[in-house]
Amino acid sequence: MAIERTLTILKPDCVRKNLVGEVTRRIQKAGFDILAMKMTRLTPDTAAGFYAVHKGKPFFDSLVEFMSSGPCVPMILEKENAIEDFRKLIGSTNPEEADEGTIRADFADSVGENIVHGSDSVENGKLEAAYFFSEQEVVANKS
Ligand code: ABT
Ligand code: MG
Repeated sequence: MAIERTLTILKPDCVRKNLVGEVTRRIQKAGFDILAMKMTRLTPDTAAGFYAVHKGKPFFDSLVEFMSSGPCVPMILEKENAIEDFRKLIGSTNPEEADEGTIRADFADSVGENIVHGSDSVENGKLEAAYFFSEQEVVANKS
């Protein structure tokens, strides 16, 4: 299996619930290396840009409002098979359908507020990482 990178965002609900430490602990325990990390707040425009693929869908406006409602914590993670393994760790988009023990099953309230984002492909992961981090911020943090 190949070493991959994925972009995660600990979403505003994760920050509000004081779960940044717990979720980060689970991510690291699962073997992901953190290559970049920051706390930032999306504006409605930057949130809409990040989720541009969902533009026009009925949940788009509330998604943008939620993602810009408070600070979030994006991270670039690296691990063998990172894309698939990270989505297994977080569980299904709808927390009611998420497997027991996954981050969303344990902490998420709803489909719309589901604690954490994970890239759905290597290609999208690269685009999403570039949305939040400069190349310099990633390279500088390599151990
Ligand atoms: P993300 O990791 O945030 O992209 O979620 P995931 O890939 O699991 O799910 P998708 B389908 O990409 O959903 C993107 C965001 O839109 C929200 N959403 C989705 C709704 O609110 N209602 C819906 O019916 C659907 C399908 C969930 C996701 N995020 N947030 N925040
Ligand atoms: Mg998605």
